[in-house]
Amino acid sequence: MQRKTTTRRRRIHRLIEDEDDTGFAGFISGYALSASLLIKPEFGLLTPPEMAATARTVCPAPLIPIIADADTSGGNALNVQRTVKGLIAAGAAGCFLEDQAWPKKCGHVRAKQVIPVEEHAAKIASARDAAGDSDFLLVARTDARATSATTGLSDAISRSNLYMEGRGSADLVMVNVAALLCLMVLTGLVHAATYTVGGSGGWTLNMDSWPKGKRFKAGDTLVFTYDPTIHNVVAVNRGGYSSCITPAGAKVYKSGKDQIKLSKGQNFFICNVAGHCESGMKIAINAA
Ligand SMILES: [Cu+2]
Repeated sequence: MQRKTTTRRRRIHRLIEDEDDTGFAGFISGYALSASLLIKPEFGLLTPPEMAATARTVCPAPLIPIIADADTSGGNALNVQRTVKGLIAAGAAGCFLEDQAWPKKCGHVRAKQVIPVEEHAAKIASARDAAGDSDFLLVARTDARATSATTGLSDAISRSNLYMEGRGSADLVMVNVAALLCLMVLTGLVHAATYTVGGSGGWTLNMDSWPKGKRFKAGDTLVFTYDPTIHNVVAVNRGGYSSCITPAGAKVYKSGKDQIKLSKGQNFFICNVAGHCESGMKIAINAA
């Protein structure tokens, strides 16, 4: 019974996250469609309306959610809006949106290039805006891995993090790795956002005002990045936050890159290395 009321986005997340939940999500591949519809390799010849038309014939029939390949969306942040709205109207459950430069190439073709990370983040935000209140699943894809043998992977990871950050963000990120059929999926909960505490400076002293002006929801993820030889993260209660005294049994994180999901209500975190909490290395967050 619960399944019936579950949104398509939630179902897809569940398929990925929950080993016990078996099922399928379908995918309309741009590569396959370009080959079958146009009898051409995937060099960006396939247009968003052609993908939407295919989605319209495929999506209403099955009981499984279908994700369409929106490629680069056929242009800039403005084109994204039309592409996403077209796919939603066609009945697609979600789409991939990749950060390749135009003209795009198939994922396992050489000499791919990517657009600036901020430009693609803006396209994702634009897609999120176009999706509105629908349960359309947004998957950001990065092809940065193949752009450099030395810095490609780190670039792909930092791009992935940015594409997942904030409220106008993707639900999932796929890192495309050349010559491998790969789906490295970094998941976030449906509607949930990911925040790097302290932004690019990371988790450090004088953090207490960082949550100010931000609106958090239960299920949002906080990423604490810091040097684990100097700091840690301790989940405490209100008393521990105010007094900077760690309550017995408090959970201590010390990986240097801790991802912590917010629970509903008040969440308090401190660094309990001597003097750090007292120097503002603490945050109090109310998750709606
Ligand atoms: Cu510290």
